[in-house]
Amino acid sequence: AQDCQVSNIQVMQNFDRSRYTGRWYAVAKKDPVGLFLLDNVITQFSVDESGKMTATAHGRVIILNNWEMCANMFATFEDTPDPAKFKMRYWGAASYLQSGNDDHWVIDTDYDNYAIHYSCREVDLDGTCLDGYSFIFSRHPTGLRPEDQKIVTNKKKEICLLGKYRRVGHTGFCESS
Ligand code: AZE
Repeated sequence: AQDCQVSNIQVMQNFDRSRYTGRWYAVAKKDPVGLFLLDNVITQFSVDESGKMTATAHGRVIILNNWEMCANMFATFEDTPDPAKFKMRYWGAASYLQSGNDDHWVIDTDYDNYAIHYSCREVDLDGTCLDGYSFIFSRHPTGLRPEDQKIVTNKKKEICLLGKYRRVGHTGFCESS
């Protein structure tokens, strides 16, 4: 039962940020409008002494006049009343990279294998998402385990993004940074 209303999207119950820490490999993504991370996306979540969640991420981007590079990104997360919904303030190591303030929702995760992230940047007048992005993350650089693929497919359906994802390749392009 999905009506594609952003306000009705179910997120992870009792999200535990400490179990979410560590490295995640993006295996698939749904792009927003405009510039975005292309591939080789790896992110690292941490929880600091005060319990606040932070993250770093890198990925290949092409900016300006076809300049290919690795975007090294940083993020801090503001808590909301829902433990799985955050406001993410993010910026790049270099000023010409992107910065902004996006919603950051954890839709589902088993902490040890897969995670489904969702961010709607712009809600349409009818309550559906007009512009947003989503990442499927895996703890394994090789991708999702077959048993997790079914869960992920079902969740993609629930968030009305089934068929909207592209595979995220890992070639080691950003490995040195
Ligand atoms: C995310 C994981 C948590 C940390 C961050 C993430 C998002 C990063 C971007 C970066 C865009 C960069 C561009 C540069 C030219 C969700 C992957 C920071 C959206 C487009």
